[in-house]
Amino acid sequence: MPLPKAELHLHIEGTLEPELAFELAARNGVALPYADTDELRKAYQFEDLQSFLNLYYELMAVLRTERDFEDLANAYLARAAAQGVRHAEIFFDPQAHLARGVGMGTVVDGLWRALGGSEAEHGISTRLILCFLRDESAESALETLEAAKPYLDRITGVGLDSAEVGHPPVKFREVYEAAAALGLRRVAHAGEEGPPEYITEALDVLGVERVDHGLRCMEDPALVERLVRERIPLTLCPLSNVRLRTVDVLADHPLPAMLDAGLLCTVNSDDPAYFGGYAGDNFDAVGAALGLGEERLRELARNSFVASFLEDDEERRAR
Ligand code: ES4
Ligand code: ZN
Repeated sequence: MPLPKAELHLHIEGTLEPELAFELAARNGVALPYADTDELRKAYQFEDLQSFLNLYYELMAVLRTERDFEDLANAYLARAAAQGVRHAEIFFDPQAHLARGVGMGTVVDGLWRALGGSEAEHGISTRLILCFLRDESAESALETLEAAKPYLDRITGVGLDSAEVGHPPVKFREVYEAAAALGLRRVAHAGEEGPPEYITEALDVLGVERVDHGLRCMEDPALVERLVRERIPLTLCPLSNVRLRTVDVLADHPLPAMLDAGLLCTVNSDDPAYFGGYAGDNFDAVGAALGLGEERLRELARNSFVASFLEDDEERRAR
């Protein structure tokens, strides 16, 4: 039996497996510039974050209808359940869909057709986190939050993703203030490719409660001390870091040093269809490559519930 765990860093569009991409392309009459799933898989060789994002946005063209988003989410939930995931806080990127003429309602209603039945169907409780694309303008983020207002009963929080370097958190000060005023929880990707200063800025300017990745905090001992003191969770994604070449090989991943430093680390899958594994695969891989024993893996699983947005009673039931 896999360890019960919560997944806190998962882009639903990054769960689009090649087989489903071709199925949806055929259903929607969308042409993909790849002959078949083998040829598509050969494109999964990334140099950095941007080279991955190019493919990630290209493949999204197949997602058009509510049913597509429902099928995408159901496929993820089934795979996650098989790997011990009991709770999932799921990112989505509405701007990438709005740009293609797919409305906020199609995305949220479609995802909700799967998430609404997830506890009964898959034994997984869920939350939705709307992410702003940081390589788009601050105005576009504000418009996106406005477009989400009719759906806030189903959206728990906001996040910040896409190309990090050159797009510091401060660019999104206003939209995070507006999100906080609406009662939304706040997270942001920071310190994946960007410098440790972006982590500090995400905390101080955006008021985030949790940092996605946060890997590069290790370059700044004072920042590590602060993250430990304030119990700020980090949602690490080890297989993602290797595929996007943030870390050379998994055996060099700083996770053990981060745990030793007292950081509240969690292990997550990011974009599992692209990076070679779901949540359980990430746990297995770090266990093997970093020599983490049962006790450390249990600590990571426990951290995932502590760092989640579940209330205490829900958390106890999910574990
Ligand atoms: C992402 Cl790995 C990663 N980093 C930043 N933004 C993203 N969107 C989807 N995956
Ligand atoms: Zn991510």
